Amino acid sequence: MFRLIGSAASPYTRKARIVAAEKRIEYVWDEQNPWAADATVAEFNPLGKVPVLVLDDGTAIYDSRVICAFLDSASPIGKLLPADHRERVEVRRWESLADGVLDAGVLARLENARPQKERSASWIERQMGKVARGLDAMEIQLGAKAYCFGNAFTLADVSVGACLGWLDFRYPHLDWREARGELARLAAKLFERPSFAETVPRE
Ligand SMILES: N[C@@H](CCC(=O)N[C@@H](CS)C(=O)NCC(=O)O)C(=O)O
Repeated sequence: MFRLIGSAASPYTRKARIVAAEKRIEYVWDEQNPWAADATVAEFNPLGKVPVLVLDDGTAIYDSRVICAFLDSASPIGKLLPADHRERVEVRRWESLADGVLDAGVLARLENARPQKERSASWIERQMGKVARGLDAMEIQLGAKAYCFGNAFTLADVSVGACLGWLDFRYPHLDWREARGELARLAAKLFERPSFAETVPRE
């Protein structure tokens, strides 16, 4: 059986957990806080980041994009990446956009956690600008569609849902739903899926 090293607060870990749930792939859940002194994740990923998926032969794979693609190809159930090359690239681009919004949100949060006198307001503003522009792009690209890509649930929706769920968790006052009605509609639908409901972010 696979072993997933991850944290319940991590949106990247959540992507892997949602994909595993959608694909009915079981794994041993090794919950670790990558920032904790006793974390062992760096033994599996030199970058010291979660998630890491340890395969049955001991091979460790990371990051979330590699893990999600691997899990999707590991089982024919509930395909999340289209077979067609162009379509697959489009879904992966959505994933990059959602992950990029997360990356910026994480950087701003880490900066905010620094002592006041070491904090850079312009750096936080730069990162939060990426968050706002990324969300605006998602809103426009989603439009009135049922899902991010095509008419079916794909890895694009996994990524966007994990991103929006994390913003609710870490930036509860951001009010990203205001003026982004299409994304709000999608999020409400995604958050009802068992794979999302069972992995709501927590400390
Ligand atoms: N691009 C990576 C990002 C992973 C990541 O940044 N994980 C965070 C937790 S949300 C982490 O482990 N941070 C610990 C560190 O940066 O040392 C992915 O998609 O898996």
